[in-house]
Amino acid sequence: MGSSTTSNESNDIPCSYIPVPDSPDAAGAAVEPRRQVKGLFVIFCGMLVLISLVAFNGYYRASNNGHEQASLAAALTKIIVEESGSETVPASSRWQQAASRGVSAGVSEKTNRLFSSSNSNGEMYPWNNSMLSWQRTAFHFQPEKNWMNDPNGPLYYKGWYHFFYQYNPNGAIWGDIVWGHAISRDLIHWQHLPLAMVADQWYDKNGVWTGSATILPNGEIIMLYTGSTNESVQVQNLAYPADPSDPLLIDWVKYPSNPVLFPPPGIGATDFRDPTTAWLTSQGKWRITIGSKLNKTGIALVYDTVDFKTYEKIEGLLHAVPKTGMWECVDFFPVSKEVKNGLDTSINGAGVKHVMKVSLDDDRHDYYAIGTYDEKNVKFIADDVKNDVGIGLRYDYGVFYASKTFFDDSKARRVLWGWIGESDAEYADVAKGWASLQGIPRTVALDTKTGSNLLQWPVAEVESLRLRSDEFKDLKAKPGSVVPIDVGTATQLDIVAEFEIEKEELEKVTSESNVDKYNCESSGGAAQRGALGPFGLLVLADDGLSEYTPVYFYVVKGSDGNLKTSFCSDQSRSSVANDVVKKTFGSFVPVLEGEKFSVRILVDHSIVESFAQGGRTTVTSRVYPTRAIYGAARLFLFNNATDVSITASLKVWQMNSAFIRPYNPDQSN
Ligand code: DQQ
Repeated sequence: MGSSTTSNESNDIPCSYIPVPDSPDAAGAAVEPRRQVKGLFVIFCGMLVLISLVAFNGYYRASNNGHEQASLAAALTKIIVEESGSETVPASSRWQQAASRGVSAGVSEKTNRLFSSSNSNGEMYPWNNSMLSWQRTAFHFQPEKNWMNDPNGPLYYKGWYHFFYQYNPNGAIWGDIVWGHAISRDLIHWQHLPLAMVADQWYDKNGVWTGSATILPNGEIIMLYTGSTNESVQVQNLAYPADPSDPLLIDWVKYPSNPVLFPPPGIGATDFRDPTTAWLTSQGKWRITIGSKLNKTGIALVYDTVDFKTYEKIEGLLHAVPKTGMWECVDFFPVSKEVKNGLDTSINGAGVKHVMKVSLDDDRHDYYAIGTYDEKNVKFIADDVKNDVGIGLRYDYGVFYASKTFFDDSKARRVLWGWIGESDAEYADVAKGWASLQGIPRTVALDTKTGSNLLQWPVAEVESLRLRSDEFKDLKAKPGSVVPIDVGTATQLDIVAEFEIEKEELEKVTSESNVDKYNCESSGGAAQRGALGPFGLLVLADDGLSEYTPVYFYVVKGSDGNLKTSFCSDQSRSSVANDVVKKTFGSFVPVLEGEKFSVRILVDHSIVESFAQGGRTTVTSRVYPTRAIYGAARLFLFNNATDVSITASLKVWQMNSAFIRPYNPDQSN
């Protein structure tokens, strides 16, 4: 063993068993004491990292053991950062894509694989522990470690909000899925409970997948969920609390005669999943819908039941939309045409519209349509066929998937949960030891002013985390300017802002030809200048603006003089790292007569959740800065329009961290 290898290195570094040459002959170079040997050692390690990466990839293909992957990738990251002693990416750290696991298991690939050659040249950024630790959020729901995906069976019971979620107890990538469980008094502070359901039966051996809760009028809780069987067939199963008098609902019983539903004739064995909350029919039966597909047409199958044990398949489909592919996590619920209150899932009638939401497995976005539920013919009819489910409106134009609502009767509101995946590389998630967040729960209601979209807004309880605030009134930003907003550290913020375009300047702007063509995703992001935009805020920026994430409006004036507004979030300069997704997200947002441009932004480390015009359009981003972190994160106002000045007024709160911790009966309130 080479004398320059310290015992510490031998223990910590996987490649230390390779002898480091300690003589000129052995090394093939002149000896220069410890420094050079260390240099050679680093080269050796570099080569071994490359070999390890290839081996890792092979291993990865062969194994689903997330825990082992975690230790290996964490070790690789450690070597690259600590031993190279450099912030540059070593040539040896070429990134290789691991094999898909979701697809073979019967769902799409759930882990992030969105890298494209345009935003990643296949190299690993040398993330260090401090950067990776910063990414963990302070007031968004996360398990203590490992992988999480869809929200499952949210409900309110005996004074507690219950949140179940798709969880991999063995690692930070999708696989080995069971149900995690947490409880809260206020949807913000959470206590982790033991796993609610694990894969211990033939009918869920390959995963306890997504499901929904129904609370019957007598208070009984019914949980329906998809099991992936020992042969990877998707079946529906029934579960219920072992002790309904336990407000924490710790123990769950699986119905002994599960499964209660198999894929019907004509439906693929892996195309039948995610039962909804049930609603009552006028005949007093319970009705559910389950997502599927027929060739490329996304469909919603319907079943009636009286006892949740036996089911009658209803002829026809609740809804179908060609070319939308597999429908996952269908959600179906009423919204009031008159009041902002949420409605129980079984409500129907004249004062009600219905919302159908589907999660498109093909593009991993959540789409909704507003329409009418024709109970007699068991049909959902979208108000606007051009905006039908899967081809029109989305809940969120950023990262947001597999969402689910529940009716919170304690506050007469409908609450939406959505899974926010990662946009960094899988190896970084493995090094962090966790992946995914849940968005801040949002209230959902019909936008009675437009009648054609929903309004989503963070639940009021998040405001209990607001600490000190700074207010800025009538800040002017000239064309092409960036204005610092001094709020101190800007990593945990709740920002409310309004913008106005200078009236006289606006009147002088002639109509533009691209009124319907501006597209957040493809029109050049915040760097692309137009007469009336973009303008907005730069969040998670450093002082030198080497990293920043613009959240902005882009306004275009049509030949009729009307303005058309897009609301976008541009990740292209969010990080100097090359191995994170840096797309621009967004869509059109209705700005009605007399309204200012308004936005609310929740910044919580690696998540930026933005709500425009009271929640008509929302955009959630995951960002992974390397410099604009901790005390270096700042906030700026910007106006990149060429022809108009804007006036902005903002209120910015520093946000406290939520208590999200293991359950402790002594501290439970
Ligand atoms: N996630 C579950 C499935 C669902 C998918 C598996 C959506 O039940 O279709 O983890 O992300």
